[in-house]
Amino acid sequence: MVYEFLFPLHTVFSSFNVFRYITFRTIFASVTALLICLILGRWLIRKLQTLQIDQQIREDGPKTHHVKKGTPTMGGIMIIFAVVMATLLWANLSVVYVWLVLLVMLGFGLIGFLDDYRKLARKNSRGVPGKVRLAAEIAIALGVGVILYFKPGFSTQVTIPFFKTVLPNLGWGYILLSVFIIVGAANAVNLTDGLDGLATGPIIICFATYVFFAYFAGNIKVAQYLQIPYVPGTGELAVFCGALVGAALGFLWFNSYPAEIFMGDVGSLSLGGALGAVAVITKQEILLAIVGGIFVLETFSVIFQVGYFKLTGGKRIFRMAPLHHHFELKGWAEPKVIVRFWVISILLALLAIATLKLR
Ligand code: 57M
Repeated sequence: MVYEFLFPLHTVFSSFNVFRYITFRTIFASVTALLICLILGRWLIRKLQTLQIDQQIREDGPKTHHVKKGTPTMGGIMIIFAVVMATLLWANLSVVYVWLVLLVMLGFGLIGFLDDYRKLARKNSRGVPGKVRLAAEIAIALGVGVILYFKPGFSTQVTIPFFKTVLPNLGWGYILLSVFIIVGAANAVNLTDGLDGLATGPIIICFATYVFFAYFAGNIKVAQYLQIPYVPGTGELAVFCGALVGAALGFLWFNSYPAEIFMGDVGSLSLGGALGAVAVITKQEILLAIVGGIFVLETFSVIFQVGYFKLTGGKRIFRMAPLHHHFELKGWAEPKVIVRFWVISILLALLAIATLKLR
């Protein structure tokens, strides 16, 4: 809204010309969201404790997790609120992509909220039936894929990391790829969110990386220089990603070990879904597998563990899946698992940025 109402006044107040710049609005969106979370965090923790909205801890999990019983959850509500407010304030709302990623974040957040609520109401760790949740996630992602497919000027070509001339055109198949990436990212973040700040850290790193990818894709000169797809309007997603980084940093202030609050499925699904949507719209779809490599590793650890478990009648590859539990059971202290995963996430993000030139 600042863009709509204040930028036009630059003819009267020349300093308002600064609202034209995406870089300026991205920084301000990030600071706005950060401040909202830092200001609301303590109040929300107390409110959730009063309402007894606290985490049900599974009995079959690592014994070290039993001390977490009673930790307030659904902190993702605060992240979503901060991101929506900062985006509405600082982004150019005439760009449809901004509304698309907001709707994915809100839609997946609603699914997660209902899942969290159901777990609380039933005082167990089973929430909304998996098939119902998955169907709702696919429906939202399908809507996004169809809108993008029919949007004039949006390419259905896929960007392959390291190969600038390999741009397969999937046609309507791009809709299916969009669904796979958005739903896959949401559930991968959901699985990863199993230690204090373990998902929050890579989320910050991924969205900080996509601030740059969104800005590059939306700037024709930079897109041509880097030989990446030019997608007019995606520069405004840098503002959304900046808001997400700020909100997640503010949430991490309270979610860091020992966590005073968990984000809940309302947080993990909304953030993962939004990340998938940003990756698709900025045409860095496959690169998300590198930037979000921690989420990929965690998901594959579960796929291989469950598959091997079923194939061998009960044998395990890992001591426990997802991967973070394996290292916990190996004796790594929780903070050591968390920070080492963050280090790997930063290295993967740097590699992903490097691929823009290594092509
Ligand atoms: C999402 N949720 C955490 C919190 C967070 C197929 C199978 C791998 C599914 C998987 C599963 O249930 N995943 C659900 C992970 C949970 O966190 C809540 O969920 C939200 C995110 N969705 O915001 O509200 C627990 O994680 C801990 N936590 C923290 N700090 C945080 O900041 O300590 C979360 C956030 C919380 C808290 O203890 O209660 C979770 O782990 O459930 N299942 C599993 O991951 C289970 N693994 C498993 O069953 N492995 C088997 C299978 C694969 C064959 C095996 O390896 O043999 C483990 N999870 C738990 N206990 N909690 C092990 C059993």
